[in-house]
Amino acid sequence: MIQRKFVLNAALVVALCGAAAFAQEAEDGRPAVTTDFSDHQIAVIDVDTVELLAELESSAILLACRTGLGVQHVVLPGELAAELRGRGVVVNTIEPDAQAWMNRDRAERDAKRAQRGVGFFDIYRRYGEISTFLDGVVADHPGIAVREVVGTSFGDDPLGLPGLEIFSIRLTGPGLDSDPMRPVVVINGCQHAREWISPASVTYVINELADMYGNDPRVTEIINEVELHFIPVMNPNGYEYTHTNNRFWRKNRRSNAVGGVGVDPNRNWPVGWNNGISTSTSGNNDLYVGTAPLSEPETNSVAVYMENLAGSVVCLDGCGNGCCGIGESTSRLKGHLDVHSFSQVILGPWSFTDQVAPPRVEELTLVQDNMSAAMFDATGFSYPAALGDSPLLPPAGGVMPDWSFGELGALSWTLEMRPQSNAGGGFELPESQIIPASEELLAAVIELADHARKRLEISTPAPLAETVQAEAPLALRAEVLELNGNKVVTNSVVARTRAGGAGPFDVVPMSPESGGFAATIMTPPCDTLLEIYYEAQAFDGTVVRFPADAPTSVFTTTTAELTVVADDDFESDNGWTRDPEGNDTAIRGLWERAAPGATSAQSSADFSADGTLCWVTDGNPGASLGSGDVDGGVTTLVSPAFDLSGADAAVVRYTRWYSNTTGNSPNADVFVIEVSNDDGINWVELETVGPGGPDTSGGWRSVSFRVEDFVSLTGAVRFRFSASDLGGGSIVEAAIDEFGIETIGVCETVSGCTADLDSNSAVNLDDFSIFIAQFGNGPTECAGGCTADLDGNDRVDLDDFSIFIAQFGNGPTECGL
Ligand code: 0X9
Ligand code: ZN
Repeated sequence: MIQRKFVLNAALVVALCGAAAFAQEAEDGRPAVTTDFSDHQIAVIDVDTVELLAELESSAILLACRTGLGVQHVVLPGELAAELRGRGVVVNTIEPDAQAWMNRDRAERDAKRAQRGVGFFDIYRRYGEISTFLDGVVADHPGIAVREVVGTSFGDDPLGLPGLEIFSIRLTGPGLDSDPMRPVVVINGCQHAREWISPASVTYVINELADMYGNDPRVTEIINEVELHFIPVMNPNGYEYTHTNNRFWRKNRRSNAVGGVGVDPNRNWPVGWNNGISTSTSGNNDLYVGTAPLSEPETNSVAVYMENLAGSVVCLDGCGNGCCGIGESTSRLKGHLDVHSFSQVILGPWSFTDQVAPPRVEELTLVQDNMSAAMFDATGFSYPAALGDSPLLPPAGGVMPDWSFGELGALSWTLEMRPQSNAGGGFELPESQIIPASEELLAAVIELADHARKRLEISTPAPLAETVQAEAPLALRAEVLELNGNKVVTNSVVARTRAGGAGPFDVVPMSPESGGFAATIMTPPCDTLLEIYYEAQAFDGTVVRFPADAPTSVFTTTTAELTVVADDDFESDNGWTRDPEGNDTAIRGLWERAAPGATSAQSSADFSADGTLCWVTDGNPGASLGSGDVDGGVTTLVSPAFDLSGADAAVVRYTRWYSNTTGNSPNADVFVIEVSNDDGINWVELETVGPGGPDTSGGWRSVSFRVEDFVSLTGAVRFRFSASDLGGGSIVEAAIDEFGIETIGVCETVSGCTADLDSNSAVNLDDFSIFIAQFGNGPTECAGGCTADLDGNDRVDLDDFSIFIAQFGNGPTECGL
C-alpha cells in the first residue's frame, strides 16, 4: 500500500452516514484551517469486502446513512481512486472534482439568494438567516412565541471564529405558560452539520405552527395545552462550516486534544456513551465520542435545558398529566424528536443496543405509527417506523433520544428526513423538496404534541361488526393503554349502549379481564340499530371516550338473523390449501398453518384468544429476519368452497397481519385478498394491503366485507390470500386468523303480544320498564301473579326476557289488531 497522509482507523468497522476518519490533518498533525477538496472526487463504488469497507471508512467520506457492503457513494482522494482501480475495484466517478462541485453548489445557492421573489424556504439558509427569520416569527406571535438562549456552540477553533448562540423557540398558548403541569415536547435539529433539511424543516414547523394558532382548531388546542420547545440549530458552528468550507462536515468544531477536529454531538450523550457500537475514540473520526458524556457545549447546554424542562412534578393535590397519585412524581417532558437526515425512517429506542427491548413498547408503537401515518397522509411519502432491534439503521451508542427516553422519561425518536438514499440527493435534498419534506415533519410534530396531552387510549381488539345476531349475547372488549405515565381508575371502564337510535345510553360496567376489560350485552330484536361507545377515567379525573368525540360519534351495528357458515380460528384443518393450482413462484416464506414466532416483521402469536395457530407465511422466525419471510415470488392460500346460495347477503371477516417495512426496500410489495364465486376459476379483488400506509408495519387488523358487494352469492364461494415479494431486498410477512362468514337472513317478526304489559297494543319501552321492575321476582313475589312471567313458571327470568325481546317493537299489526 502506498504511503498516504490519511489517518487509518482499522478498529472502526461499523459506521453510519459518512462515518469516516477524514483527512483533516496537515503533516504536522495540527488541524488544517481550510479544506480543499480539489484532489477529491465523488464516486460510486460497489463495496464487496469488509476490508474495502474498512479502508474507505478510514480514508474517504462515505455518504450513506446505511453503510455496509454494497453500492456506496463516497468522496475520496483521487490517488486512492487510482490505487483502487489499480487493484481491480470498479470506481465509477460521478464528479471528478469534489471542490468544484461544492463551489458550483454554493454559487447556485448564492445566485438564487440574490434573485428577487425567492421564498425563505426555497433555499437552504445560513445560521444567521434562520436566527433572524425566527426573531420575526416571535415578533409576529408575541402571545405564544418566546426565544430563549440555550447555550453557545464551540467556536470554530481552526478558523478562529467565535461560538454561535444555540437558541430555542417556545410555543405555547397564552396565560398558561407558567403551569408546571403542562406537558412539554422538544424538537431539535442539526446535531449533524451537513444534514441541511433538519434545521430547515424545524424552522418551517415553528413558523407554520405559529401561523396555525388561532386558525386550525386542533393545533390551537394543542398549543394551548402543550409547551413545544424547538432548538432548530444545535450545532451552529458546524452548520456554518458546511456552508463556508466543507459541505460534508458532520461534527462540531472543537480541536480535539487527541488530534483532529470535531466531536460527534450524537455520540456524546450519556446512554451507551463510548460503548463501541458505531462509536470512535479517534478525534479524526466522524463518530468521535468526545472526552466524556456531555463534554461538548452543544450537548451539555441542551441537556441542562431539557433537564430543567423535565423537572419533576410532584402531585400535591389532584394531578396533572402524568401523575397517578398524590405524592408521585413525573417528568413534564413527554416527547422528543431529534431531526436528522437522511433515510426517511422513524427510529425509536433503544439505539445503543438491539439486544434489549425498551420499556413502553405499546405506547412507543402507537405514537410512531401515528406519526408515520400522518407523514404519509401529508405527502404520500413513506416513513417506516421501528424500534431498536430493527435493521432499518444499525445501533449506535451515546445518541440523544436514548438519553431523553432513558433519563428524562420522554417518548423519543430519531427522525431521519428525506431523501431515502443518495440517489435522492443525500445530505443535500433538492431545495424544491424543502417545503414538502417540512410538511412531513409538521405532521409528525403535531401527532407527537397531540399525544403529549393524552392520558389514556381506549381501543377495541376488533371493530364492531356491521351486523350482529339479534337477541343474542354480544361480547364487548376494550383495551385501555395508560399514556404519559397516567393510570386508569379500574372500575371506571364502561361501555354505553343504546338500542333504536334514541333515548339515553345504558351504562354497562366492564370488568378487568386478561389485558383488557370485558362485558356481555344482549342485543335488541332483529333490524334494530345498536350504538356503542366506551369510557374510562384517568387518576386525574379526565374522562376519555372511544370514539374520542362520543357520543357525537359512536360505533354502530344493526341486528339481524345471522347464520354462521364458517367460524375458523385455524386450530384445526378445515380444508384450506396452499397453492392449489401449482402456480406459486415464491421459494421461501410459504403459507403454513402454524404458531408464528416473533421477528420485527412477524407476530409473536396468533390472534385468537384461544389456541396458538394461524395461517402465516412461514411461522418459523428463523435465524435472521430474512430467513422466513416471503422471497422470490408469490405464495397463495385458498379457502374451501362455501355454500352461500340462497342468501341475500353475507359478511366475510378475517384478522390479518402484514409487514413489508422492515427490509431495505420498504413498502415495495402488496398483500392481495380476492373472492371467487365459481369455485376458484375467476377472482375479484376484495382488498389490497400496501404497498404503503399504516397496515403495512405488522399488527393484527380485523376487517369485514359484504360478499355480495363483490360477487353474487353462489354455492361455491372461495377466498384467496396472496402475499408476494416481487422486488429485491424486501422483508414480507403475512398471516391471517379468525376467519368467518355469516349469511344475513330476513328479519322474522315474532307475532304475539303477551309482552304488551300495559295493554296499549304495542310492546315498547313502557312495557320494558314494567318488565324490568319485576325482573328477578321468584315464587314468593309472584304468588299474587307476575305479569312479566311470560312463560308461566313463577319466575321473571332470562327466559322471559328472551320472549319479551322477541316481541319488542311489535305494534297493532303484530299484536293481531
Ligand atoms: O448515526 C446517527 O447519529 C444517526 N444517523 S445519521 O445518519 N443522521 O447520522 C442515527 C442515530 C440513531 N440510530 C439508531 N436509532 N439506530
Ligand atoms: Zn444525523
